[in-house]
Amino acid sequence: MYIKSLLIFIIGSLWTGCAVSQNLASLEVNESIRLNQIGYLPEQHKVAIVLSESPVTRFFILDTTSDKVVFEGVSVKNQTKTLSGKTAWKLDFTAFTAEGKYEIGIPDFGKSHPFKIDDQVYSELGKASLKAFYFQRASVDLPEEYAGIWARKGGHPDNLVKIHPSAASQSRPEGMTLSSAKGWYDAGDYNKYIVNGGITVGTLLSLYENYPKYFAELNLTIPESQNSIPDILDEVLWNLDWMLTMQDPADGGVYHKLTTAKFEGMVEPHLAVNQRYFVQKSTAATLDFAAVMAQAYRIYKPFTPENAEVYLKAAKKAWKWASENPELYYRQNEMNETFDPDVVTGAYGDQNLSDEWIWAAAEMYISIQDLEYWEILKEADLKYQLPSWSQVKWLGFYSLIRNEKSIPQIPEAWMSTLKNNLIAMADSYDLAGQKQVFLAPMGADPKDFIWGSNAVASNQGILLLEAFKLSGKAEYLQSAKGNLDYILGRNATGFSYVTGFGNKTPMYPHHRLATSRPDLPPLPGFMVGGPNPSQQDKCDYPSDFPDESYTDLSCSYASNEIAINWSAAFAFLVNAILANQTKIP
Ligand code: G3I
Ligand code: 9MR
Repeated sequence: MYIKSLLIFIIGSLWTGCAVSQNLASLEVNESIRLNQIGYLPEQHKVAIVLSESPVTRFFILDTTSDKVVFEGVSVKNQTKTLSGKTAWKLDFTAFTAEGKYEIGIPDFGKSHPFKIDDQVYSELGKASLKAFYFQRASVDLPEEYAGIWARKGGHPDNLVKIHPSAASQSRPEGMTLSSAKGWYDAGDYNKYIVNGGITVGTLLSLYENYPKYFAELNLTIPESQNSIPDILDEVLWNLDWMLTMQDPADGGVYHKLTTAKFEGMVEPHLAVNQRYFVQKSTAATLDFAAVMAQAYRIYKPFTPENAEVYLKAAKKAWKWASENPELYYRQNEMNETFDPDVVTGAYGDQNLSDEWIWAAAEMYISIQDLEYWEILKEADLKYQLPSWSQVKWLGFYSLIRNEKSIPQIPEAWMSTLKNNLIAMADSYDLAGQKQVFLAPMGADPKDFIWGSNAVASNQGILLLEAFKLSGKAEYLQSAKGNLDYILGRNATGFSYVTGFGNKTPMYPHHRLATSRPDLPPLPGFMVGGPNPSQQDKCDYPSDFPDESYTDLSCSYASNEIAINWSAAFAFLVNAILANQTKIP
């Protein structure tokens, strides 16, 4: 009797299994199934979110190679709705760990984009997120050997850059021309800005400083790959070399930016030939420069000790200039009232420099441990603030925590407060992520959706990864991964926001290097800015809700541009996850 029922059960299940897989294989992709379109590491949490007003009950995982059902689960209704009021269902398949290529199928509803479960699932993405910087290089040809189908002529030799009247000094009068080659293009535009270059280099050097072993092996296939310096540091050198040329050797002050007067048209770099200028020295640029050079000093010292001394000297000189000129803010409109030509490119006009002082002081202190810098740090407000180009305090604090062992003279109580503030913030993001509709810290607060919101998600991820490094608490790594899932498709628009990675990805980013070559797919590995309800570009958006305010149009610089600071934060997130690849409870 028992054997008979067992047989009936087995035959029954096989039959249903077969019918189900046939049924599922013929389903169409339903964009309402939101998941990480690249996929999942075998041992990590694997969750998809389905937006549906009618109940979603059973779901299946289909192996796309064999067309067989390999997992079956039951979905759970989320307590939280999206910002536009959509009901969400959680599909958890964490228990399924076999490597392969799959789709999620929901009977009578549809199937998901294909995704992988694989130990190496983010390897290509990790490399591409850094290779993106190579594609942004100014002043050099990119040959096919390194750039593939995106090979291109170099642009902007920047060997005849003029001193703008705002930048004129005795030894460098208005109109004088100087060379200021190399560097990365800031974003979709071709200009080079010290403030944004600063946070970008700082983020990448911190990524390296956290995981040197991982980077010792990572090959980015760039012209310098064969030398003895890790590729990530070679790539950063391209911008450091340029940054050095932005310092006036006469006094140590650093020009705020190197730009044309107006943004160039959407043309290839070698055709963007309008006059470029060194524009006004500023305290913000000079402090960010000091921070970066001080950090570069200790990081490059083992590889190129002579260059390292150059960085240190530059950092000290910059610090001295900033101390003598503590309030030279960059105010573009005021500047344009006094000087011609008017400059209307990116302002990066931060008007509060307390955080820049702290970042520079922290990096200087770690590198040379002079008490002058501690004087600034000991007065600092230690409250947590998420980094962005205008808020760099915690770049310095992360560095202090990371280098704690080499600075034992810092009072223990001070250091504990710093660490506790980091952990308290990580706890609060972790908790918020568990309640948030897409199960990621990102978006738990609608104010997360600003210009460059995907960098907010990435920087939240960095905070969680720093907290994980400090505490070893695996939940933080898990939460950081939640934001990676968000960026790669488990979100309110269903876009994987990284060009070339995923099935629904930006095809028309605001990126002159890409738009000027419409015959080619967009340059890969770039994370676009993401949802931004302010919609400053006045393009056509499909929705006004904060989490859905994204449009894949090249006019949309406020939601669909790329930028090096965002790329750096994203590269940190994905490569740190790779470097930490470990089991999660
Ligand atoms: O901080 C406020 C926030 O409190 C408020 O809730 C929110 C509402 O919109 O606005 C926030 O400020 C915004 C800020 O970005 C956030 O970082 C400003 O409105 C917004 O105008 C500002 O945009 C900046 C944009 O340039 C315009 O200046 C972006 O941060 C900055 O990333 C972007 O950078 C540009 C460069 O200028 C030129 N190159 C391209 C690059 C990327 O788009
Ligand atoms: O292309 C520019 C982009 O890099 C900036 O982020 C953005 C905001 O400063 O400005 C873009 O340039 C636009 C300009 O501001 C207004 N006219 C159209 C320009 C190109 O679309």
